[in-house]
Amino acid sequence: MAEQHTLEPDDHAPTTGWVGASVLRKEDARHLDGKGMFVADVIIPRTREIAFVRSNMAHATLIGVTKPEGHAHQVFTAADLGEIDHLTAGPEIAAFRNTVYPPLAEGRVRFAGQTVAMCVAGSRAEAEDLADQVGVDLDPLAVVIDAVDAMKPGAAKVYDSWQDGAFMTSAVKGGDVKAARGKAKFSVRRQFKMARQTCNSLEGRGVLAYYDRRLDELVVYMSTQGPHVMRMALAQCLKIPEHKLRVIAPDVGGGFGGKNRLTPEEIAVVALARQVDYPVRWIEDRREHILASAHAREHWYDITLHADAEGTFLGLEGEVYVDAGAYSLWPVGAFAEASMAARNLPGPYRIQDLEIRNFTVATNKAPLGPYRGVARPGACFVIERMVDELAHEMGIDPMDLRQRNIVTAAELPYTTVGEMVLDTGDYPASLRGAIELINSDAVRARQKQGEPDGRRIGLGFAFYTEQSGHGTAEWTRRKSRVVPGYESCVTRMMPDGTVLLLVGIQSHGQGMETTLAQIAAHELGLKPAQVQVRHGDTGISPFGFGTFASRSIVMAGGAVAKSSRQLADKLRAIGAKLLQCAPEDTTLADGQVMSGSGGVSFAEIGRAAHVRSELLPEDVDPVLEEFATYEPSVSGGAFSYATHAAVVAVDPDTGSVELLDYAVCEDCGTMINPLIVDGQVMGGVTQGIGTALFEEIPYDEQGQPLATTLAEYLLPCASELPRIRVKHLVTPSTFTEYGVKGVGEGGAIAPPGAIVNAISDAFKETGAFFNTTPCTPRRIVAALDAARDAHSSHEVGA
Ligand code: MCN
Repeated sequence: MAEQHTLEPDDHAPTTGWVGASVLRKEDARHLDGKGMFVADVIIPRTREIAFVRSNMAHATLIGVTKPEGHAHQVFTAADLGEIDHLTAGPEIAAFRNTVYPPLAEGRVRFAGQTVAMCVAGSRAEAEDLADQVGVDLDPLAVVIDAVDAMKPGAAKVYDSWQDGAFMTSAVKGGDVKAARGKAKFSVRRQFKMARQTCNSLEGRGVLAYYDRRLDELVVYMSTQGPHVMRMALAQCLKIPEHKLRVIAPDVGGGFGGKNRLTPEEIAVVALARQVDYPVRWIEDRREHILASAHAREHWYDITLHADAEGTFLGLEGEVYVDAGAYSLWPVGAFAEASMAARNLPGPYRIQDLEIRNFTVATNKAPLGPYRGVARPGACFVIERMVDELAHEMGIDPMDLRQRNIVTAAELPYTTVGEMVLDTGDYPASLRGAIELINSDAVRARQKQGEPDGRRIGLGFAFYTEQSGHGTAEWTRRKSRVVPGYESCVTRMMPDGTVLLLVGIQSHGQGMETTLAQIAAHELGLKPAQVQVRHGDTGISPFGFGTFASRSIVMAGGAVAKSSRQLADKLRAIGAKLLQCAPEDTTLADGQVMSGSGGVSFAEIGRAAHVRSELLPEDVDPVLEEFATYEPSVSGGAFSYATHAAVVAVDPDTGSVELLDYAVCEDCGTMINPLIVDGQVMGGVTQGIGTALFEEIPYDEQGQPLATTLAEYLLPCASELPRIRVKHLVTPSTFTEYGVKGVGEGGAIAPPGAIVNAISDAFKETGAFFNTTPCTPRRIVAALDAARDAHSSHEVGA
C-alpha cells in the first residue's frame, strides 16, 4: 500500500502514492473559515422569500383556502401554479400502488404538515406573517397512524380506493422454512420496533429559482444529493426542456438520504419561478424538517429464529411492516425499505431457509425516504438482537453463537438467501478484532466486580454487511425507476498543466473534493492541490446520478481513475514527441512526463496542446480532455462489513444510559483516504447512537407529531458520545478500481444492535427484554418492571 501522508502543505508534497494517503480535506478550508456557499447564502438581486402554509390536520378534505385581503397576489395555491405533470413515484412493479403527491394540496390533505399554499414576501419573516393569515378550511377524516393496525380489516384508509392499507405487500422466500421449523430445537420468537426518525442534516432543504433572460433558461439552486437526476424530474413535471433548465447544487450541508428525493416544496418553488419575474427562495427551517421532510425507518418486526441443539441457525421467518407515510416521493418512494430489510435479515449468517412477508403501509404521516443505512439498521438490529436472545436462551456467549454461524473467509463469495453475493473479507476476524479492541476481558471483569454507584455494566456486539457500489443489475432487479448504473468524469488538463475534474457525482459532506483529487493526482503524478474537482452543476458537469447507497468511491472514483489514465496516455504520447523517445519509455511523476534523466513539464505539454499545436505528434488531437464512464464488472455490489462493540453503564432505577466505550472493527477494502473513512465511520456511528438511544417522532391518535423541534427530538451531542475507536481490516475488492468498497453508510447500521445488546447484557439475569429503539430511560425502566412483574407472578404461580 502507498506511503501515508497526513498533510499536503506545500511544494514539498510528493506526487505519488496518493491512494491510501490521509490527506486533510480540501473543502474544509472554506467551511472552517465560514466561506462556504449554501442555497441560503446565494445572492441574486430581487430575490423574494417563501413560507409555506401547511395542514394542521393529519387527514382531511380540503374545502378551501382564503387569501388575506390585499395580499392575494402574494399567496399561491395549487390552482395558481400552472400545469404540473404529477410524477409517478415508486418501483416499476404492477402491484405497487402509485399515489399522486401534488406540490400544493388538491382536495385532500393526508398528513399534518402537508403543503397547502405558499406565501411570497421580501423576507421570510414577512412571508411567515402572511402565511399565518391564510385561512385553510379542512373537514377532518379518520386517521391511520399505526402500520400494523392499518392492515387489519375495517381500518381507516389513507386511500379510499385501496383494498387494504399497503402500498405493496410482498415476500422474500428461499429454501424450506417449514422443514427448518420441524428440525429446530430452539425457536425464538420476538417482536421489535424501530422508531420514526428524520435525517436532520445540518442544512435543511433549500431551493432558489429564477429565470435567466439572457440564456433563456430556468436556473435552480437546490440543496440536493443529485442535481442531474433532479433536473430530469423537474423538467418532466414542469414540462421544461432539459437544456432550458440548469440545476446547481452549491455547498450542501449534508443530506443523509433525505435530499435524494424530489419533494413538493422544491417542485412548488420552481413552478412558481416559471411564472413570476423575480427569483424565489425557500429555506427549510428545523421545524419544517422534522415535520415534513423525508422521514425514515419506523419498522415493526415479528420474527422467529430456528436453531438446532448446538445453536446452528436453521431458518428465519416472520413479518416486517414499514410505515411509509402518506405518499411516495420520486423516484422510488420507500418501496425498497421493507423488502431490503427482509433480504438483509439473515445478515452474515448461514441461513438459507427463510420466509419473510413484508408490508409497505400507508399512514397519515410524512412520507418515508432513505436515511443512511436504508432498511439495514432495522434488519441488523433485529438479527443481532435475535442472536443475543437465542444465546441467552441457550445459556451461551452470544459471540460464540456468532462464530458458529457466521460465513467464514473460506466460504466467500457466498450467495445469501436474499440473492446478494457477499464478495471478499474475513468476517470472523472482524468479530475477533472487535472483541480485542473493546477489551472484552477487562469489561467482563469490571461487570463482575460491580459499580460503586449501583449502575449495571453491559457489553454488546453487532455485525453488519453493507452492499456498496452496486450498479445496473442490482437496481434493475429492484425494478427501480432510475437505474444508477454508472458515474462519469471529464479529466481536463489546463494550459498551465493543472487539472480540472468535472464529475456527475455530488459531494455533500463526504469529502470527495479531496478523495477524487487524490485519485487523479495518483494517476497523473501530481499533487491533489493541483487538481480541482467541480461537481453539482448540470451546466458544467457530465451526467451522473449523485451520491447515495455508498456508491461514490466505487463509481465516481472508478470514472476518475479511468479518464485520468486515458489522459495520462495522451500526455505520454505528447511528452514522448517532445522528448524524442517512445511513449512506452515514459513515466509520469512530479508534474512531468519523464524519460531517463529528461523530463517535460505538464505546463509545457499544456502550452503545446493549447497554443503551439505544431509541436504535437501528428496523430494526437490537441484536446487535453478525456471523458469516461465507469461501472465495475460485477454490479451486485462490493460488500464492506464491520463488527461494532458497545459498553454501557445503565442506572437500573432511572434507566439512564452512559456509553462508556465504542469500538468498530471494519473492512471497506482499500481506503483512498483513511482519515476520511474514519470520519465517515464516526459520523455514521453518531447517527446510529441517535437511532439507538434518542431520536423519535411519535404521533398522537389524531396524527399530530409530538416532536417538531430539537427540544423534543433529541439528537446525540458531544456530551453523549464516547470516544469512537476504529480498527481497519483491508481486504481489497476483486472487481473495483484499487479494490475499494463503499463505507458511507456502514457506521449507522450496527449501533442500535450493539447498544441494545449491551443494555440487554447489563440486565441478562432479570430476563428483561429490550425491543424498541430508541431505548429510552422510560422504556428501560418499563422493561425491567415488566420482567419483575413476570417473575413475581411466576413465583406466586409456583
Ligand atoms: N472512501 C475512501 N475509501 C473507501 C471508501 C470511501 O476513501 N474505501 C471515502 C470516499 O472517497 C468518500 C467517502 O469516503 O470521500 C464516502 O465514500 P462512499 O463510501 O463511496 O460513500 P458516498 O460518497 O457514496 O456517500 C454516500 C453515503 C451515504 S449513502 C450517506 S446517507 C451519507 C454518507 O455517505 N451521507 C452523508 N456520508 C455522509 N457524510 C456527510 N458528511 N454527510 C452526509 O449527508
